[in-house]
Amino acid sequence: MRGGNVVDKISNAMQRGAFIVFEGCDRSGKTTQSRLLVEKLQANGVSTVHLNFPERKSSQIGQVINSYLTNSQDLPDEVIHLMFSANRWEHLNRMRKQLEAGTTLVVDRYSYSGVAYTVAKGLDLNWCYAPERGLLKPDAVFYLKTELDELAKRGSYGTERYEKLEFQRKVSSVFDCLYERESSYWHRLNASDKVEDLHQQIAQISEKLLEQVATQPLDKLT
Ligand code: NYM
Ligand code: MG
Repeated sequence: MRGGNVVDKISNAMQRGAFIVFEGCDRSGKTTQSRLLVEKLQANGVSTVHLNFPERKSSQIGQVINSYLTNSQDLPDEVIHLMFSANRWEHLNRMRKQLEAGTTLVVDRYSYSGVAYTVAKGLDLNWCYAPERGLLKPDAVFYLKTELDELAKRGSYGTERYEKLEFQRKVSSVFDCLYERESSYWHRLNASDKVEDLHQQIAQISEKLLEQVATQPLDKLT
């Protein structure tokens, strides 16, 4: 029917992509799982882009973050915290445009890593969260929850700042608090599950999500 076609055309034009985030401690499997999800969605014909924060290469802010993480530069905790946040702000417009154009974003770390790693140093949670307000809110967060003893079995950490078991323990407990607070759109998954099993769980949730959010407006962190 003619009228139906017009309505279909309008609603197709408004379909946006989903904003999906992976969070968790270092070595919890975020990079593996986010890449598997991207491959799966792309194989299904869904326009999908993989991003990760910090985005170290494409800006001066990213380069400073990289030199901080690799221990070639020291900065006060507050300063590096705000730089991690600024690194998200400098990618905001591009992310919004991609989502609005119908591209799904699968993002390895976001604002919650920003909060978790700085709160783990002893800074105030509300102070840490404040610069994130106004950034885009993810439609879903996959929180890969690790038992820290299990993580230790995966072999020794790398040499970057923060890659120490005692510090990761603190980070993990902040992620747990964030999960309690944000549980309406967070999915806590057991990072010790087999890679393929985890991937199936994540793919199933994501495929439903794509349909659900396609016609919903983008939201902001408040
Ligand atoms: N990290 C990451 C932060 O401290 N704050 C942030 O806002 C973000 C996005 O950077 N140990 C930390 C967590 C990691 C480190 O990330 C580098 P990756 O995903 O290991 O490259
Ligand atoms: Mg890491």
